[in-house]
Order: sequence, then C-alpha cells, then structure tokens
Amino acid sequence: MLGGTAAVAVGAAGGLIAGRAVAADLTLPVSAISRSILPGTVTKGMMSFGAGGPPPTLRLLRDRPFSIDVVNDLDEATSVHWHGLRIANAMDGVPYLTQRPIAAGESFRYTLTPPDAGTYWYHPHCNTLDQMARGLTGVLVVEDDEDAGFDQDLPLNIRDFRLGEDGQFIELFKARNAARGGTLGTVSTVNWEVTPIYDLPAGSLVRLRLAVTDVTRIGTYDLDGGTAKVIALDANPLRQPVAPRGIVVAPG
Ligand SMILES: [Cu+2]
Repeated sequence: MLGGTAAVAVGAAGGLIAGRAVAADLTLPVSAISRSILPGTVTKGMMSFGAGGPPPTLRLLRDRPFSIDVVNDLDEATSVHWHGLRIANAMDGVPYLTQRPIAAGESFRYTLTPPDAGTYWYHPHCNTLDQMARGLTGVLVVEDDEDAGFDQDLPLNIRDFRLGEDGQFIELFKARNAARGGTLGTVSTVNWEVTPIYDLPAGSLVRLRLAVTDVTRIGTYDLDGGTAKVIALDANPLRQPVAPRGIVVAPG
C-alpha cells in the first residue's frame, strides 16, 4: 500500500497531472527490437529509444525547457539519465534517489532546461550495463541561441556491441574483466553501422560531434582527407582549437 501510494505521488510530480493538459515536446518510447548490425544477420534482444532504429539524436535549446515523455515499453523497469546536463536533480534519472523507476508499461515526464550548449548523451539508469549494452545510448545536442554557421551538423554515436558471428549477443560483461580494462565489445559501430559513409557537399563546413557512448572502449581518432579543427571536448569549447590527430575519446 505504501509503495503504491508513493508511486502515484512521484508520478504526479513527474508530470502526469500536467500531462493531461499539455502534451510533451517529445515522446520517447523505450522498447525491445530486432535489428541487423552485422551484415546478413538480425540481432535479437536489442533495445532502443524511438521507433525501430538507433536512438534519435535529441536537440534541445540552451536555457529553454524541453519536456520528454519517456514511455517504457520494455518488460522491465527503466529511467533515463541525461549525461552531463546541469539540470534539476529531480530530472536526473537516478532510480530511488531522484525518482521511482519507470515500471514496465508506465511513463515519466522529464523536463530539461539545459544551461550549457554542447554535445551530450543519454542512457538508462536501471539494469544499466545490460540496457546500455543492448543499445540504449543516444546523442543529445544542446544548441546555442546563436547559429554557429555550419552547413551541416553530423552526430556520430560511437559504440560497440558484443555479438557472436551469428549476430546474437554473447555474454555482455565478464566479472574477471571488471578488475581489468572492462569487457570490450566485438563489433565497433557508428550510428549502429559497421562502415557508415556520409555524403557531404564539397566545400561545405561540417560539424562532427563524436559521442563515445560505449561503456568500455577508449579510442584514438584522426581526421584525414579534409581540413578540420577540434573546437570542443567534453561538451566544453576549447580556448585554442587543436589539430584532429590522436584525439583520445573515452566512454562518456
Ligand atoms: Cu551517464
């Protein structure tokens, strides 16, 4: 009885009452899906935000409230943490600490007012390693008021999946690796593709946003065949841009 009462109270604080009057800016379903990652195979037991494909890149405006109804279509509890955003604690997505877990079939309204522009990401905070390993990691961009003047903005969600040759998940984490460098995935992807190719207009000014949403892999990145500068790291602008060579990007 007490537990049920508390759940109702938190649900109301999270926006159920407001939700009756006003629709959220975005509805973000969380669901189990099947999807081809390795060519010629279909991986079962994946999880994603949105409809069927990789998690969408969310775009928010600095200092503007943005409401997201997370609808849990999984058969287990979840919550969403907006990694790196300086937002109200109640919206931080940590189960039992800032909110009740979003039970299967339930929803929760997050209202985010990000004070800083930059590249961030989002992921669940329930059964975290498992849900993230199955696909629940997405890129979140906070735009500044001022148009930075790029012709194109291309987020790259960089992560591994731990798949066998048949494309099915293998043991997601091994205890013995926890005391070492972590359990690495077997298939490296960008935006859930093994070898993605993006066509960009010749001579255009493109902003690449590299978000390593993997839990283990530390990568070193170079950019060849174009003129480029690294203008920000860890969501913060650099005082002096640096050359895009040997840039180390770690999980998160
Ligand atoms: Cu995080």
